[in-house]
Amino acid sequence: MRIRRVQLHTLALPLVTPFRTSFSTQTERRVLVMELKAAIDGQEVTGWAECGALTEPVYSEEYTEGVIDVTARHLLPRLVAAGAVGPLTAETVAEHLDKVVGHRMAKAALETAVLDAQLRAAGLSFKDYLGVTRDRVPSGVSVGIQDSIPRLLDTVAGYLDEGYQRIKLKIQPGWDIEPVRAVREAHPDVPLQVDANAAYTLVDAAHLSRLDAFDLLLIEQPLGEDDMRQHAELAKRMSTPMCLDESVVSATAAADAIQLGAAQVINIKPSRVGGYLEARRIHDISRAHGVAVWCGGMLETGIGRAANAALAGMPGFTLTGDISASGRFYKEDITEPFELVDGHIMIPDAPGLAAVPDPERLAAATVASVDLPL
Ligand code: SMG
Ligand code: MG
Repeated sequence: MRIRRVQLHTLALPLVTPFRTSFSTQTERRVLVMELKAAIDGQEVTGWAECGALTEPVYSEEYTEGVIDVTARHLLPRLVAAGAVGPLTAETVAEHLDKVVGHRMAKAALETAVLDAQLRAAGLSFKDYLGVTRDRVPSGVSVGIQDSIPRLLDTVAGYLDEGYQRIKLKIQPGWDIEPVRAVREAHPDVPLQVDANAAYTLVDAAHLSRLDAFDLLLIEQPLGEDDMRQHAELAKRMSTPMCLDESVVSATAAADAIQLGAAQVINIKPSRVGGYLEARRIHDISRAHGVAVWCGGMLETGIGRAANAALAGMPGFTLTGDISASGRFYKEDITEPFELVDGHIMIPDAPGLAAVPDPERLAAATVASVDLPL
């Protein structure tokens, strides 16, 4: 593959309702979309990818402006140089970018765009590339922190009416035991889990263990990204299964988490770990250890949602993921919207990562575009 042109579009998509977590309240998703033009065996193809980074470095250290900078200055030049001397394929991208420390969301976007172009040129769907045999995945929804418990109960009831199969509640100090109790009492049998986005410390162990009373599927990332040992300690003090999100930045981190007893469950987000290929490795390692995984989300547009749905079709994804319908976040997606069908999301089977933005909707949502120097 020869890379011909790379553009990074910044999109501003208003959210249907504000999404509040322990670290921010989002009212719109500013998301980077990469458009990569390449020549593969004489064919001109376009690869699409979106970047998981938020505008502020509050979920991880990456943020959209930083992604543009590192991609332009450090990542793309390495890839172009590598492509000039040897074959460039999606499977070699991570190694070409290996000398750059961190910046996994930026690396993920580049690898994903290359993979999309490569699969399109080959006429192969991502589903078939991964060897996925399922044609749909169950759909869960992540519910942000609300202003009041009655409002939370209304919101949850609305999602259950739509057919969502699992509810995840965002928690933080001051919004934890009582909201979870209220939802559990209103819905005794609903699969329920919580996500703290690193809002607690190990000092809160006794408080957090009060959540054990609510028959939760898991507690996601209660402690800081670097607190692997402390998560292992907390896991011993709670009966609710410990799940890591932010801390699992690579297959190595996943292996450490499993070995240390810091994770009984892993949330796999391709963007967080440097791309879909590393995400697949984490799936494989976890499955080999009997550790269940599920697919997380970063408020993806249809571009990322399509690829996540295919990944979540792999056999180790035994827990329902945060792959909701496009309408959970967006009135109008930039691709054909993903709809809930009987509580499921269909896995696309068109060539590539399988969702191309509609040119008009893309243009309408774009607030800035940069052409990266090659
Ligand atoms: O895409 O459905 C989605 C969002 C799921 O809660 C979600 N993501 O920590 O898991 C997480 C958060 C990270 C994004 S918060 C802005
Ligand atoms: Mg999370």
